[in-house]
Amino acid sequence: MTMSGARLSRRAFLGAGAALSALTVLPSRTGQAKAPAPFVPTRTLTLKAGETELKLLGPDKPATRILAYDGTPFQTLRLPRGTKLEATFENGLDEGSTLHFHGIRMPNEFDGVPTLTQPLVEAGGRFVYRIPLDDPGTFFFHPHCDETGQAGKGLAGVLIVEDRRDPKFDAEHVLCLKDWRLADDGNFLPLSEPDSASKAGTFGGTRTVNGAPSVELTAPAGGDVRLRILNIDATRIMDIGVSHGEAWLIAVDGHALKPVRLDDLKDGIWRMGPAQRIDLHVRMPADGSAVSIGDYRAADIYQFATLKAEGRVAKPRKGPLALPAADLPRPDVKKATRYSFTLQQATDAAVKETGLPPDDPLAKALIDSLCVGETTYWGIDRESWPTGERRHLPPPLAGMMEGRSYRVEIRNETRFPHPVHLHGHAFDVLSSSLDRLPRHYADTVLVQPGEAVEIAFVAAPGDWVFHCHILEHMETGMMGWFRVV
Ligand SMILES: [Cu+2]
Repeated sequence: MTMSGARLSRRAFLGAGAALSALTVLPSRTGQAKAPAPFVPTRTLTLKAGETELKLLGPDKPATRILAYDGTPFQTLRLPRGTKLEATFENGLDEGSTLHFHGIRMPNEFDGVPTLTQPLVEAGGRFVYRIPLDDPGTFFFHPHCDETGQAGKGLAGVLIVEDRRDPKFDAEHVLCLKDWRLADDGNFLPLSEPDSASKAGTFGGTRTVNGAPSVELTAPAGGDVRLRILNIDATRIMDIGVSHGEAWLIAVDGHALKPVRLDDLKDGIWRMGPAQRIDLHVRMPADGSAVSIGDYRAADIYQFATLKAEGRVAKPRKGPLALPAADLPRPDVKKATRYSFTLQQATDAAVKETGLPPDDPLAKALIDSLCVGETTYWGIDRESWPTGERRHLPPPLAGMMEGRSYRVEIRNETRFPHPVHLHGHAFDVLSSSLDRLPRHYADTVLVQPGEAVEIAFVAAPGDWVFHCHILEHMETGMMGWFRVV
């Protein structure tokens, strides 16, 4: 429901022939804006998607053919803040794909959403992304097509944007958490089961950190460790906690916040849905002792990392080490235009047909280029992203104005939690109806059943999707978009 603001009418937006217009990339309406400065890359690289092998079941068990960029599982790029990145994506898969740099504020044309911002990159094809890295922090990149299949098989990389102003830690580690759905022979089990897709999602039974069951790391006693923890799973929500050590939450989704002692948070954990990241600062205990980091959500606590204290630092520091804040546009919360969107199970009203019969080659091409699933289980405000029989893009959830502040309430009417992601923006998480959260910026926010979360942001120009990051939920309808002109 729109509380205020100019929502485009469905009829005005779609007009005649909407089914066919969705076959081509929508024209950008931002062309009239002032000409941007020319993009001169300071770093160029290639990211090729393809298969590689990883022993996920154990050293003596069969390997799994996973997907990765450049043959490196969870390849990590470390680039300085201010880099102008020119990344050429090469599609070595046998199906279409794109590259999406999650959480990065960037020109809309490089956002990687097929149909909406660019054509699908077919098998063997390539696409050049030109992306300014203005915000420091922990980000990642992944495909935005058949995500359940491609990201489910491991296709993701880590993007760390370093800042000269970052405090000096004694050690730093990147921890990528992902579950896998594997049979005993190392092959993948079906990555999505319909009954699960319509509920909490299809969970993997093999839990890993950086592709291993757990990691053991060392750091000097009394030293300061920065952990960059990424939930790159397709489905699982995790409660990250630390035992036997002092720890502070220092960034969420890459964005610095005023350090919060983990023990001062509800249940001493930070809840993290798929696509969410945190940076933790751990102060190491005495020599010989160890800190463990785990997911405390499951009945069986999953201890995925141990930090053992070895040696000692010369001069232990006091208090947490705060990270530098990104130079983000700050929304004017008082003057912001308000919207409210409701996450729903799909209703009949959300399933709309177009004129094309399902076996029409054009209809097939559209479904392929939109990268959608076969069934609709979910929706936002009684609209669902196209699936199965629906052959056209829905109208935008909202029409917004570049540079204006918006305050968006996200209500969850379903029985399952949803991590909701807005492309191309960092938003201020203002409030939750259920929890007292520290004020922070994020690009993805978890909304529990019955909860209403309020976010605020300054709209950036372009067509930006707004979707659940439980990949099956997104692919079975829980995605919409905002048009910012
Ligand atoms: Cu969801």
